[in-house]
Parts: sequence; structure tokens; C-alpha cells
Amino acid sequence: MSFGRMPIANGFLPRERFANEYFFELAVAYCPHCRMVQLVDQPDREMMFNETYAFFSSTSSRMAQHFKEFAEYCRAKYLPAHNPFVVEIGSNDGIMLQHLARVGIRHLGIEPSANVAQVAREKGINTISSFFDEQVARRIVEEHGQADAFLGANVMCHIPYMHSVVEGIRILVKPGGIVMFEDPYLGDIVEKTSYDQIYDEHVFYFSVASISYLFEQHGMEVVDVRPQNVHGGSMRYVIAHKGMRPVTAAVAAQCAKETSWGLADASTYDRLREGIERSRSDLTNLLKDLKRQGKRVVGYAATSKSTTVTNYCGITPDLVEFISDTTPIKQGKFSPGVHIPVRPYEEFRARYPDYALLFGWNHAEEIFAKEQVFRAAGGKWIVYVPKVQVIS
Ligand code: DWN
Ligand code: SAH
Repeated sequence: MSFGRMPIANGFLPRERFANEYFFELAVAYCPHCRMVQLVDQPDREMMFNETYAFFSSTSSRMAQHFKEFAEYCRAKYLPAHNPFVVEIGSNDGIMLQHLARVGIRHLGIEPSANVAQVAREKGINTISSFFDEQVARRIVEEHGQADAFLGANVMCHIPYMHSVVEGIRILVKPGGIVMFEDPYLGDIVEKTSYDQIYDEHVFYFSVASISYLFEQHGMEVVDVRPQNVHGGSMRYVIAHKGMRPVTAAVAAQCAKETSWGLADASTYDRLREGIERSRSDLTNLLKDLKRQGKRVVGYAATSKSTTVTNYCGITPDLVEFISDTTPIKQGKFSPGVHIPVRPYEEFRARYPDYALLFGWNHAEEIFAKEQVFRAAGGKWIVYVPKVQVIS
């Protein structure tokens, strides 16, 4: 399926840069052989991950709590008592590693986006600015020795040269060590029609079947899977060198569910495409209708995901006045492609709109709890996952 011309999802830009904004064709496909759902084409990595990367992990308090629990789970269940060494890739501003660093655990973050890596360093987290791959893994082993745990959240699905990454993991992790990473789960994307997970940074949409197939090619196996209620439905994969750890019943059970949901059937993806097209017409019809009624609609959270929605649906500033966001680097700029102004959250609070279009739907619980006054004042939410609806 093609979503048409798309800009860089996190490429929030000033007006002066409108004229030479970069676009590529966002298209996604399913491979019946390796079971992977993946982008057909992806912009160069340096165009997405650099010293002006706009996503700082610690903007969500719910995610901060989630990663505290992730770090604690790893430490309690898998780290040896004596001098463990942990490597995390895509460590961003240190949201997860800080909890291991704090208790004196030897650690290393691998984070190519220099600005967010610097925030982590300022918190005292050892971080190198590099793109992880097999070569980097060899260098880490030479300098620090092998790791007891390899961690990643919302990063494995970002890296197109996956065989180099997985080979790097095989080399880096001790024979008895553990690999744990989590990413948005294909089963949830299909079930909820959450097509906004599809954007330049997300090159892969993993399932247990596709991850098992991938790691088996590198002498490793999935030993546990743990669904996570974050980012609209994620899966945590626990992986070890083949034969080193017992495989839990959850792995086969999840694979059986994937088969029963039709994740291996092409027709499932035809239905998904139809659902996405329906979602687009429902959302644009609603926004045009509200415009005709003279209602004010403001976007809530300038997420990466919103770039797919606004560009695919053609949501321009005449339909959405501005997008409220708490990240200073995005404020005062314009959203990629459709150029909706991004304004500080304080502007949302100062003059509530009639409707808030929830681009951060994956943080709905946290946001609804924070915005009770908006709702009490008569404000309504527009959500589009799992279906387009107004919540008053
Ligand atoms: O995979 C990725 C995930 C983990 O994070 C990355 N490729 C990029 C990023 O995706 P995203 O931008 O869609 O992430 P979020 O966490 O859904 O959205 C973050 C944005 O939302 C930030 O700009 C801050 C904003 N926000 C806000 O304005 N008010 C967030 C919350 C919770 C809020 O209350
Ligand atoms: N783990 C954090 C950040 C996710 S955003 C969280 O879940 O909130 C994805 C991060 O991966 C970005 O900070 C990006 O710079 C980083 N990244 C992208 N390609 C990478 C690679 N090849 N190696 C390591 N990190 C990478």
C-alpha cells in the first residue's frame, strides 16, 4: 500500500525551509516468505537521526514509569549479581538506562542522535553517538567485553540493515546473556487499524513469527514474549543464544494467535488497506463538517505518527488551527508536509478549542487524566484509533 508523498516524520521545520523540504514515497509491503511487514523505501538514516532529532523520550510520565519497570525487570530477572554489563541501543535521553546507572550497574548507551545523547550524558549515563551494527558491536566487545544484557525499545524496528544488527547482537551478548527489546506489535496495528505507526523511522512491523525467523538465522531464539500496553500495543521479545534457556509456552501460544488472526494471509492486509482508506474518509469528513460549523479544532501532541495522518488525509491548517506540543524544539515550527503550526501547550490551555484532535492517542490515559478541565469546560476529543469518533 502506498500512502503517497511523505516528508520526514520528525522533520518539524521553520517557514524558510518549506521550499526545499524532502519528500519520499511511503509504501509498505508484506513478505510471505519471512512474514515481515516492512517499508519499501526508507530515507537515509542521517536524514532522520541527527543532532536535531525532535523526539525526547522523557516527555511522557507514563513512559518514564514504564521504562523504570523495564529496567527493574531486567535487573531482577536476568542480571547476574557480580559486575553485570548492559548495552542499550536507541537509548535516547537515558529514560531507561538511568535506572541501571543509578544503582551502579556498568552500562553503555548507543544513540546516534547527538542532541538526545547529550541529555543522557548530562544525567551521568555513558553514551556513545553511533548507529549500532555489527562493526560497532565488535568495537564494544574489544573495549568493554561481552554484555550480560542487550536492551532496546522502539529502535530495532527502525534499522533497515537488520542482519548486521542481529549478527552484532550475537557477537556482543555472552553465551548465557539475554536480549530484550520491544516495538509496536503488528497484531495491534492490524486489529486497531493504527496505520499512523507507519512512517519513515519504522521500517519494520514485527510479529513473533517474523522475529523468530530472523533470530534463528543467527543462532538465537525467542524464549519469551510479553505484550506491553504502551504506544498503542507493543511486544517485548526476550531472546537468548539457542539452547541456553527454556522457551516459555507464551511463545508458541502467541504464534498460534498470529496464525488465527491471519497475519500470514495476504487477504488480512487487503482488509487493513480498506480499513485505512475508510478511516481517512471518516476523519476528513468529520473535520470538514466541523469547519462548516465554524468550530475550532486544535491537534494535541505533534507526534511522529501525526505526520502520516495529516499528509495521507490532507489535513491542512484550514482544518486544524495548530498542534499543541510540550517539546521546546518543535514549538514555533511547522508540522512536516502540511505545515500546521506547532504551538506550546500553554496556548492550548489559555484558550481551549471546541475539539482537540488526539494525535497522541497512545498516551490517551495520561492525557485524559491531565485534561479533565478541558472536558469539563465542554471540550471534545476526536480520536481515530481504533475508529474515528468524538468523545465528549
Ligand atoms: O518509535 C518512536 C516512538 C517511541 O517515539 C520514535 N520513532 C518516535 C516517537 O514517536 P512519536 O513522536 O509518535 O511518540 P509519542 O510518544 O507518541 O509522542 C510524543 C510527542 O507527544 C512529543 O512531541 C510530546 C507530545 N506530548 C504532548 O505534547 N503532551 C506527549 C504527551 C504525553 C503530552 O501530554
Ligand atoms: N528507546 C527510546 C527512543 C526511541 S526513538 C524510547 O523508546 O522512547 C528511536 C531512537 O533510536 C532514536 O533516539 C534514534 O536516534 C535511535 N536510533 C536510530 N537508529 C539507530 C541505530 N542504528 N542504532 C542505535 N540507535 C538508533
